[in-house]
Amino acid sequence: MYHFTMKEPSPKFVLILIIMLVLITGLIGTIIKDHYLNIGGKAIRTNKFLQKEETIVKPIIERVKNLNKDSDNDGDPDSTDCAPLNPNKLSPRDNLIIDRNIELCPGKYYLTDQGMRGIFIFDRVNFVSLNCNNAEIIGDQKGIGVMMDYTSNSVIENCNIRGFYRNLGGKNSFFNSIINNEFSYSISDIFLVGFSHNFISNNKIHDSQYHGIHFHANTDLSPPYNFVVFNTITNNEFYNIKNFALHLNDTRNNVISNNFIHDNYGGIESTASDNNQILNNSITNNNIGIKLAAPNIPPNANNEISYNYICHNIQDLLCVGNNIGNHGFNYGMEIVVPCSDSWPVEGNDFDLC
Ligand SMILES: [Ca+2]
Ligand SMILES: [Ca+2]
Repeated sequence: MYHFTMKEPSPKFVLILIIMLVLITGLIGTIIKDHYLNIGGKAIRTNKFLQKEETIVKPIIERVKNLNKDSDNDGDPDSTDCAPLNPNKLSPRDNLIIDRNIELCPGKYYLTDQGMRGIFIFDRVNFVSLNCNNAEIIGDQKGIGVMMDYTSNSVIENCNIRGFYRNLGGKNSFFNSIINNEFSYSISDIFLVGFSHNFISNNKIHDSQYHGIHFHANTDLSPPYNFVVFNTITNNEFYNIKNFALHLNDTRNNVISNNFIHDNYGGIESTASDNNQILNNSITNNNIGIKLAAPNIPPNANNEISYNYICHNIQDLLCVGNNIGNHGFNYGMEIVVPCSDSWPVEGNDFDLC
């Protein structure tokens, strides 16, 4: 008969068991102790399991911390700044003060002009520039894209600004250059009051609900801030504008030349302006090519309108009110309402298209 008896464990087995228990207890103790101290941030860890935590978890925490770091202190965090060590190159943001030469990081940006003071603000500055690097700045039909007040000798270039109430607005600024930009899909595109001696060239201006560029004297201020004189508007393209592409109101001695103005409600409208030169422009496929309207005193007077190609508009030239001394010879012009002093006369002042 089989008889089962429990043997006494050998002393050797008991010794091994005790050693193993001691080792396991020690290991668990070390893990708990290190982890506990780690919470306090003071542990010097030798445990391999926790060394992995050092190489994997800590860098992630550091990276999260660095998301808001702005190494060049230009207001654009390193995580979005295309030039994190250049304080003059940054991503655009609302109310960006242009107080030095600033370049934008290229890209497409949807921005709201919260304070209606402009996404980009030039205010009482000289010799500064905004180079957008062809970044697209897209608004929500409100506010101003670029605001330029009391600014001189400054530059706006390579900007593609669209969809603001005004893409560019400003007053009382002199000797600035606005070049190589695209302004589009605004309610009222460029509205400049008391602007003189500025150079506006190589811009594409289109799809505005009102004017493309509107110049207006500033009747609230004394000279020189009330004038709009000696601006040059050249080599721009204007199209799909629901009112006149260019409206000159109470201006003088400006040059508007070599512009391509097509497929708008109107090309150029002049009111109460004198001694402007409108030269070598191509003005086609608009409802009205050029309108000289003088409902107020003073009238449009002594403007030179020469060498323009004005064809295929429903009305090529329309004079309204008391225009005096306007002159020049133009190519084309088939449908014309002459001014009250009988300019222009076919053959002398224009050919047919
Ligand atoms: Ca930065
Ligand atoms: Ca930067």
